[in-house]
Amino acid sequence: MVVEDSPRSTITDDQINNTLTNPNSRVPETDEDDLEEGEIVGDDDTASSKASNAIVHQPHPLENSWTFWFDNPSAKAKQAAWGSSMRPIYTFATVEEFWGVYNNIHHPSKLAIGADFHCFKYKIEPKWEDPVCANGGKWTVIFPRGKSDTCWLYTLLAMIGEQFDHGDEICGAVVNVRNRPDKIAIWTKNASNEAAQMSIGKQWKEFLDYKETIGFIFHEDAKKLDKAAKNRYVV
Ligand code: MGP
Repeated sequence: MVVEDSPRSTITDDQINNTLTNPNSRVPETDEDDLEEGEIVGDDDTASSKASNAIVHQPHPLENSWTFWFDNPSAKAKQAAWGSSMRPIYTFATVEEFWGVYNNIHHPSKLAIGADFHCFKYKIEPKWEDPVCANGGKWTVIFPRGKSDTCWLYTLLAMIGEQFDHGDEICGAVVNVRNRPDKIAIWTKNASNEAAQMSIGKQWKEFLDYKETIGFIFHEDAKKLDKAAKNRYVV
């Protein structure tokens, strides 16, 4: 479903048809023909009452549209090339669509070990190969297995609510569910822009109330090295 009067609703019908339908994103209907049989139209049919009803139902557009992606561990195990089993599962453009999907999916603690769950800006693929990510990098926080749910939600809310001073630098976030600690990473666009990366890292820790030191890795380092790439920035 596309919210017709929202300039930010760039999601396609195909994407939405694949996924959940969120009843909250309905455009308000005021036509009396749509009333249920026996439904009473109140006397208070003034312009101001109609306006206040419209406000109640009006979806709240987000600054950006975002897509959830999922890579399931059993498909991953059989894949020929990294990322070939990763799928976009839902694109949302309003606050209501976000909660509609978030409240109907498993959170990280309920996902199978090996799963990767991403939330990236619409049209940015969560891969080093995506042209917007290619020169980027990532900040990573770690959690004991099963303890990342709250921080995953806070990360999503901070991103989609545009809480970061350098929000334009952000591509998206991913949670990796692993046997060892779970990881949440925020991917950014221009790894060499140190000031922007430092600002994002500091603000993210504040939003999560995360006390440990975190590191920023350049994707170009991760691509080149077999072993773990070194942190270029820490905060
Ligand atoms: P990782 O993202 O460091 O995952 O990538 P993790 O959780 O540390 O390890 P995992 O084995 O438990 O998943 C691990 C490996 O996946 C990398 O060394 C790459 O071989 C491959 N890989 C990861 N990413 C994010 C990409 C990518 O964007 N593109 C490609 N081509 N390979 C990737």
